[in-house]
Amino acid sequence: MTPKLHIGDRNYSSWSMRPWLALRMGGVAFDEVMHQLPEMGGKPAFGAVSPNERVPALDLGGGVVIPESLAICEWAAEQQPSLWPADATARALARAASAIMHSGFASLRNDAPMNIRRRSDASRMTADGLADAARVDALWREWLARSGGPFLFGRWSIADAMYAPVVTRFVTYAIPRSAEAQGYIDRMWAEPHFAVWVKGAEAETRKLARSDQA
Ligand SMILES: N[C@@H](CCC(=O)N[C@@H](CS)C(=O)NCC(=O)O)C(=O)O
Repeated sequence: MTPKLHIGDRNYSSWSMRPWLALRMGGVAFDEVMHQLPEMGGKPAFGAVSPNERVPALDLGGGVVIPESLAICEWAAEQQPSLWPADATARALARAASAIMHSGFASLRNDAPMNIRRRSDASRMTADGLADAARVDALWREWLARSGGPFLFGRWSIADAMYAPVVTRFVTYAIPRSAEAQGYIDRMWAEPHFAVWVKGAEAETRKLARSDQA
């Protein structure tokens, strides 16, 4: 069967955006199933599609469902190894960058939820959230300088998929950034698969009060 990727609303589901981009960039065929993310306190029925009751989840058929964005990206790289850099050192650094994103920057994620359609400012962000954003900016500069760009580790990789939702947060909340970060944001925004996701988010009409009104 064609793998089935369960995702949340494109405008809001940052974790869904990551493996969706990796699968698309890797040219891996998949069908997608959209689910509405819950309002605050709501309990979605994601247990029916994923063992960890979250999206994204990749259904491979035969009772095999892979949850967790980074694990799905790794599965995509098993199909298309060029989703990680060819050089072993760059590959290790790209994996570390992805793990940092997967487990870190909680204040940034909390203060600035992904909301691709929205244009706001950084006034809702705490000092910790802004410090997280400054740290992301510094890491992007370090990785771009080392690889020479145009993406974090040279050609586009899963590390870029992992940071894609942060790219949108810089834009949504007009977060201060360096010229190098701006260049990276512009290149990501121009990438065709990224643009397809953004277009989809812009076409959605459902609003999540916890993200749109705060
Ligand atoms: N660690 C998970 C996080 C997944 C996650 O939190 N997904 C959100 C949507 S972006 C979700 O399913 N939320 C539903 C809920 O919290 O009940 C991953 O990397 O995939």
